Amino acid sequence: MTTNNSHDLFNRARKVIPGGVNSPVRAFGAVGGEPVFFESAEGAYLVDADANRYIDYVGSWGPFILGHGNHRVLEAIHMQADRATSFGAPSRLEVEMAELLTELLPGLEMVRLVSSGTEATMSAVRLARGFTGRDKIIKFEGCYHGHGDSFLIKAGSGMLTHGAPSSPGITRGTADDTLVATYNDIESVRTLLDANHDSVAAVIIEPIGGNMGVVPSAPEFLKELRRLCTDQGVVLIFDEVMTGFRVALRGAASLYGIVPDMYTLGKIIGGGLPAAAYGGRREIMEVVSPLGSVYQAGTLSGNPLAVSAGLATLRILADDNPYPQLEEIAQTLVEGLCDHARRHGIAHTANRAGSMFTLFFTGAPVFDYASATSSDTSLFARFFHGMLRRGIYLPPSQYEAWFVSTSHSQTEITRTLAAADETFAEMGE
Ligand code: KE4
Repeated sequence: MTTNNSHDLFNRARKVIPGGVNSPVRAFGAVGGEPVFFESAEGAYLVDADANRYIDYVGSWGPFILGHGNHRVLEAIHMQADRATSFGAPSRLEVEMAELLTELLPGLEMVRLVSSGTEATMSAVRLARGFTGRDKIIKFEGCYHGHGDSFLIKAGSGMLTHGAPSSPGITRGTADDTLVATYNDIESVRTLLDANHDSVAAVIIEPIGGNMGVVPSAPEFLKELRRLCTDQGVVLIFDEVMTGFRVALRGAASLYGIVPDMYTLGKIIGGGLPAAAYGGRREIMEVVSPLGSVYQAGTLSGNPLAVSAGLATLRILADDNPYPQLEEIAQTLVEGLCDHARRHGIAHTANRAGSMFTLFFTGAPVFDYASATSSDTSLFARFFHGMLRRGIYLPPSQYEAWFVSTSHSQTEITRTLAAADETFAEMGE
């Protein structure tokens, strides 16, 4: 007997939760159809409400670099849960997490723990404004920094015009303080800095974009961005919520050999539970309340249960160094996908950074938002559903990253490539 629990749960959910989901991308809006509701997960696998099993390439959008239910992480969670789940007061775990983060990331001298990536980026921008006394920020088209008002801004009509809200509910004043540059285009940054001299507090960037699909920044671009920010007293914020501890133990910053003034972190540092952080140079962080005057707070900031999961995850990454293995398995998968797409005459481009990558359905190189959006999203939707039917769970949008974990072995890669071969054949018909 086939059950239809996901469908029934979705119908119930839609009555009491907007769109039936607690985060928009989960609703399958970009690929069509109804979202799958999940019940359990283990290693590289998810099990849905109808007992269907899938190989998981979402990994809860990044946290599960060690796969679902890593036994050492679970043990840390269980031990902490038996002791206490929250105090609303300082605890040893928060000190140990802050010490580990500042030890691992170049230039991270002080750090504040929060509960989501959005909180981290919102706080980092407020701090940069408080530290510099300036109001404006520069972000990049195609980069996502959470749903804070200052970030839900799209490029204005002309390069020099202010950003425009990309969501109702964002005030004109907020939009006026966010300038939007073009990723990998240093002249677009220079133009904005020249036109807003001495009023730009910060530049915030994903050093390796993950939210327009995976788009790495060009080394010379990032190096020049660093120089421009240094010369003009602009706080350079690396949003490593996704790339932190994903692309390398010491983040994308270590791959480029560039030290930002601030980092924002999340996902992996919570090990699947809600923990995130922002931090950077001591002189900047000392402006944060209660030491300084820039206010930021949180009931569950540094939550012991979430921090225990994050600490266990980071310690495994630091001790076991799984990055070469992750690199190899991800490279094998990407090469196999491209071989199959090529054989079936499907136009594609793949961008990969460590164990995160995106297969774009476009024949053009993808190096910024405009080239990423040249992808054929309806073709991606057909690919997504063909793979889903074959037990492979991909991010439900062309503009997201696939994530490989240490639980993905050659077995999962072989199965995924077989499913892709069949799906591409179907698409080519
Ligand atoms: P959260 O508030 O969702 O924890 O983090 C926001 C955020 C900040 N910075 C970067 C670079 C991010 O990738 C994110 C969140 N990433 C998305 C995935 N593209 C989360 C998935 C979702 O929105 O449901």
